[in-house]
Amino acid sequence: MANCFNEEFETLPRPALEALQLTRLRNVLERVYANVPFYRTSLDAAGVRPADVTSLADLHRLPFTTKQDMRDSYPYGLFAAPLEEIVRIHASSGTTGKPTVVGYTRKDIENWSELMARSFVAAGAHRGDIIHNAYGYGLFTGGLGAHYGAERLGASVIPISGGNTRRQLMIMQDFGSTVLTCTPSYSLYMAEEARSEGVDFKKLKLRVGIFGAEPWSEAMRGEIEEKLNLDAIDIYGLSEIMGPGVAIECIQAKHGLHIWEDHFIPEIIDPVSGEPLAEGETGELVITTITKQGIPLIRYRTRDVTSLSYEPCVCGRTHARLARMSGRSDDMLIIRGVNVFPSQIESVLVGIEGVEPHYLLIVERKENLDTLEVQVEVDERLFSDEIKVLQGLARRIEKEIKELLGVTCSAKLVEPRTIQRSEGKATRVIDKRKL
Ligand code: DLL
Repeated sequence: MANCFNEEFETLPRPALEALQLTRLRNVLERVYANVPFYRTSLDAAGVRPADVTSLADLHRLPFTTKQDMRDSYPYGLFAAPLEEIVRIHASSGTTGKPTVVGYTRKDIENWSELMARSFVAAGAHRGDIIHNAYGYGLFTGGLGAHYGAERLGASVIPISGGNTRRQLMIMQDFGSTVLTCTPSYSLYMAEEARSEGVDFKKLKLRVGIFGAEPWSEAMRGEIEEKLNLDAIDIYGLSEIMGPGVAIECIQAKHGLHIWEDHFIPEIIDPVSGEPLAEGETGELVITTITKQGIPLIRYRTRDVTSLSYEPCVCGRTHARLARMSGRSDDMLIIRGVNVFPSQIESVLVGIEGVEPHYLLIVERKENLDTLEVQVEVDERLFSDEIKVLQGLARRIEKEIKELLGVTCSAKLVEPRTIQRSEGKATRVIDKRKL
């Protein structure tokens, strides 16, 4: 039987889970219809009243909510609770314009803490663990989200936040951190600093790393597990829906991320037509929140690309699993008509000996043709090697990317540590076509 934080809810048989979802869905629809003018208008326009929803299949009749809708109602227009009941406000940065703002009632914070505590347990953490929380604290949901979950679990949390990597390493060593939470790219940066500081991860007590907030690949998992000497677990979430802990892999299977279905209803749609896709088909993830009070969202289009599986899992949890995110539908690069996710290129790079997982993709348009340059660091030993060896490596990268993705690129090998590191989400793409 699964080692769960809330066994009753995490292992609910599907008929009971679906009955609960329907009740909660109807409640949340009543709530938004009564309190949020945007939803009253959009539901009226779709010709659906909350009482018309009598089965989960009726979900498809409801209109989508988009990031643009959130922007249009900046900052508080989609809140379904009065500000007097909102105890926390977070926001996601957004590359352009205003941030997306979310508000939590006390009950929302309680639920989020429980779902993060469930996530920690699914990842193999427990009371007595020392959780080194290097997600950023602030408007970003990563730091405080993981923090409250760790406390709810009853573990000891170190609220170190991101940055000052040398101090992070010292504290990990001295405090005996057993669980690391940060972005996957930052974990690799830590490994790099550790090498130059003479810190050996094999001598640290770290057992599990819980990594998310940006896309990463299965190949990257292998690299992190080897360099940091721990089990690397994928965690997913987004501030609009809650923050970290919407879905997580279980350590037993490390195969797909359980989405907490007693709080969220997931769907996969075709990003172009908006039509629902079947189990196993890849498309855009759409989530309806069914317990949130502060800012419930109906059929929110996440733009994240994945698929859903209802296959039973060895861990005993009954909640559906999302495949590892392959990227965002709006980050997908279209290069000479070919769809390319940065994570696909990453998986090629990580598979090649001598190449470091630090890379940058530069897309340009020259004489009406798209060009892709893949800048990637090579390891120190190789960099001092003969030019012929380096050229051979560059040609190999170009060939493997061509074979896997069908796009022509030019590979540029750069010196170790020249690509900018990030303590939070890494920048992987510079698309000069949009400038
Ligand atoms: O990144 C919440 C979070 C914090 C998740 C810590 C996991 C750990 P936002 O800043 O709103 O929230 O960004 C959400 O990040 O729509 C995805 O595109 C991406 N993302 C998050 N987790 C993953 C993941 C937080 N495991 C956006 N794999 C989401 C791939 C991820 N992409």
